[in-house]
Amino acid sequence: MYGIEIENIASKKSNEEIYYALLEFTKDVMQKRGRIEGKKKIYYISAEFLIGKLLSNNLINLGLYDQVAEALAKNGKSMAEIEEIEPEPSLGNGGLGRLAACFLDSIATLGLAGDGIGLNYHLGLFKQEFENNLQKEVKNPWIEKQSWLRRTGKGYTVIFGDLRVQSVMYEIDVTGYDNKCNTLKLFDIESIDEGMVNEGSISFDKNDIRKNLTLFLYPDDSDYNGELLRIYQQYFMVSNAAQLIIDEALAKGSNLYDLPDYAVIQINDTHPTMVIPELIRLLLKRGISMDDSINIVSKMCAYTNHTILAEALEKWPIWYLEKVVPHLMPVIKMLDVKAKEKHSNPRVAIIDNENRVHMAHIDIHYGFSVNGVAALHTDILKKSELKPFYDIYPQKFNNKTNGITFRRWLLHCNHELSSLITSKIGDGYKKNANELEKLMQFAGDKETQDKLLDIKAAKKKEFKEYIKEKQGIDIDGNSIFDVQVKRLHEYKRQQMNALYIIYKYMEIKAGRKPERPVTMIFGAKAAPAYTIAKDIIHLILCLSEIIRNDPDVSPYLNVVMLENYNVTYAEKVIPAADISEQISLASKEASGTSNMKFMLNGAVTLGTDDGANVEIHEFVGDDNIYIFGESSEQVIKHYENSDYSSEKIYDNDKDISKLVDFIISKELFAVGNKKSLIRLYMEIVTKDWFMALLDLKEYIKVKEQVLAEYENREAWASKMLVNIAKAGFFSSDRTISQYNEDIWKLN
Ligand code: 26V
Repeated sequence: MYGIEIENIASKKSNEEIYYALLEFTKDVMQKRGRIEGKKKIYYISAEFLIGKLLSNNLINLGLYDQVAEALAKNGKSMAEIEEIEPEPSLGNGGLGRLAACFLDSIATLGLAGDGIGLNYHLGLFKQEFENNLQKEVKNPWIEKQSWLRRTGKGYTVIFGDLRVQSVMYEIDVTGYDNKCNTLKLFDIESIDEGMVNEGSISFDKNDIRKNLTLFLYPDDSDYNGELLRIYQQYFMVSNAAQLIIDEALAKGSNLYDLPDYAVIQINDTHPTMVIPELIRLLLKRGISMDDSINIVSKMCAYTNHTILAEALEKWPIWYLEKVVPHLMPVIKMLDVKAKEKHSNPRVAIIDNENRVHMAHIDIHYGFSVNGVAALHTDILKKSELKPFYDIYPQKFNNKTNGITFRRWLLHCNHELSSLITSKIGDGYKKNANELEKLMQFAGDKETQDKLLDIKAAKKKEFKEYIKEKQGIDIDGNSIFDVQVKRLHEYKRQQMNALYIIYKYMEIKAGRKPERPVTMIFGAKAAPAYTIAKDIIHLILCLSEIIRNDPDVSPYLNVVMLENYNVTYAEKVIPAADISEQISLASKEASGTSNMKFMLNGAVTLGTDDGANVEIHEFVGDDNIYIFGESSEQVIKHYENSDYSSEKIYDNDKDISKLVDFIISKELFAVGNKKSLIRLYMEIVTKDWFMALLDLKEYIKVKEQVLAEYENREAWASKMLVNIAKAGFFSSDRTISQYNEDIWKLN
C-alpha cells in the first residue's frame, strides 16, 4: 500500500519538500486509520507532553518506516537528514512530560480509548545556549504553518473572574503501534502574541493574560506574576478538559450521574488538580446536588505523585486562587470544610492555617486512586510523605512503576540493536516486551557479544559525528562514554559527578593515567531562576574548557556538555552510552526513566539504590549494575535527625576538601565567573542539601572499578546483554496495562 505515493514523495528535490510532503502524507494515513472507540475513555491531563519529533515514530507505528526509508535510499537520501527538518516541540521539562508522551503511545498501542489533554505552548520550554560557560535562555518556537497540529472547530469559554477567554482546541493524532489512533488535545487562545517576548531572552510582560496565557511552558515562577500566570494556565487547561469530558460523555448517552462509566481522569502531578472542583462546579450548574457532584467526580479522578520534594508540591496562597478563579473558591472551600469535618489532623487539611491550598490534598481526598511511580517511591509515600493519608485511605494507594515506549527508545533510536535482537529471538518482543528475556540464552555467547560491542561502537561513531556537526566538538570514539543526561537539580547530583571529574583531572596531572580515555557527557537544562543549578552548569563548562586546553590531560579525559539537551539529543546519546549515571540522593528520585532507556540500549547503570534503579538492580542482579551510596532509609534518618554536615566532612577529610577547593582555584577563576564559583563552593561546604559529599568517596571508588571492569570486553558485553534482556518490565505497555487493570478499568 501507498507504494506510488511514497516513491513520489521520496523523489522530490529538497529535504524540506520531502519532509513536508511526508508530514501531510502521514497525517492523512493516520486519519484513515480511524479512532479507537469505547464507551469509557481515559483522559490523561498533563501540563507537559514531551512528544519529541513525530515523523519517524509515526511511520514506525504505522508500519511504513522501512518502505519510506528504502524509497529515500533509492534517491540517495536518509531518514536522518529528513528528520533534521522537523522542529522538536518542547512541551515538557523532563521525565514527567516524556512519561506522558510514552503513555499516550502505549495507550493507543494497547487499543485503549484515551486522549491526552494539555496546552499548546507556543514557545515551549526555553532553548538553551552556552555563552561564556554560562547557560543562556532563548525562545524556542516550534509551531510552523504546516505541522502535526490540526485545528478543530471546538473551543470553550473559560472564565477568570471578570475575564472571559474563548479557547481553540488543536489535535495531534497519536497512532498506536499496529493499531488505530487516539489524540492529544492541546488548548490555546487566538490572541497570543509571540512578539511580546523580548529578543535574545525569554522575558515578557506577565500581566496581559490574553496575550501570554499559552506562550510558555512553566514560565519563570520566581515572582508573583509568574506564579499567577501558572494558575491561569492550570485552570485554563482543566476548565477546557472538564467541559470537553462532559460534552463527550453526554454525546455518548451519559445522564451525568453515570459519568464515571464514561470517563476516568488521570491527574498527572498536581498541575491539573483544579479539574476536581471545576467538574463539581459544572455539575452543580446542571442542577446536581453538592453531595452527588462530589460523589460522581470522586469516582472519576486518579492522582499520580511524581516527587517527594516539598518545594515541588504545589501549595497556592488562597488569595492567588481568589484572584484568578473566584468562582471556583466556594467549591474548594466546601471541599476543605467537608474534609476537616471528617479528619481533624491538620496535616491532611486542604487549606492550612497559613491559608495555603494544598493541591495534592484535594486529589487524595477527592480522587479514588493515588499512585507513586516506582516501588520505593510508593513505599516512601506510604511510610512518610503521605503517611497520614495512607492511614485514612490505605485502599487508594498503589504503585505503578514507570515505563518507556520501546518503539521510540529502541526501534526508532537503535535500528541496529533491534535488528540484532530480531535475528536472535524473532520480533515478538516488539509487541510483548517480556520476550526480551529470551536473550538470556545468549549471555555467554561470543558471537552475540561481539555483535553487541560492534553495534555500540557504531552508535558511538554516529554520535561522535553528530556532536561534531552540532557543536563542533571532537570526541574520541574509542573512549568510554559516561553519560548523565537529565534536568539539572541538586538532588540528581551532577555536582558529585563534577567532583569526580576534578578527582580524575588531578590523578592524571599526577601521572596516573587511565588505561583508556574517558568522555564524560552531560546534558541538562537548569530552571531560569535556579541559581545553584546554573552554577553547576557553569562549573561543568569551565572544567570542560580547562581539560580541553591542557595537553597533559586532554588525551585521557574529555568533558562535554550537550547544548539544548532534548528528546532528539537523547535519541542520539543514549544508544551510544557505555555507562548510565543515575546518582541521585537515595529517596529523592521518584523513579527516573532515562535509567530504563539506557538499560534497554545496553548501557550499564552506575547509580544509587533510588527510584526505579532499585527495581533495575533486582532484575539484573549485583553483577550487572554498580550500586553505591547510603540507602534511602539512612538518608531519611539523616533528615529526621538533622545530623548531616557537609562542613564536618569537608573539615575532616583532606581527600574531599582538596576536590571541593578546586572549585575556587586559580585554574577555575581563570576561565570562570568568580562569583558563581564561590557561591557554589559555599553551597557545597555549608549546606549541601542533597548530600553530595556523603557518597562522594564511594562514588569515586565504584566509578574507578567500573572503568577498570570495562576493559574485560567479554564480561562487559555480557552485562550489556543482561541489561537488555531484563528491560522488558520497563516497557510502558506494561505500566499502562497495570493502570488499566487497577485504576481505569476500560474494556
Ligand atoms: C519540580 C520542581 C519545580 C520547582 C523547583 C523544584 C522542583 C523539583 C522537582 C520537580 C519535579 C516535579 C515532578 C517531576 O517531574 N517528577 C519526575 O517524574 C518522573 C516521571 O514520573 C520521574 O521519573 C522522576 O524521577 C521525577 O523527578
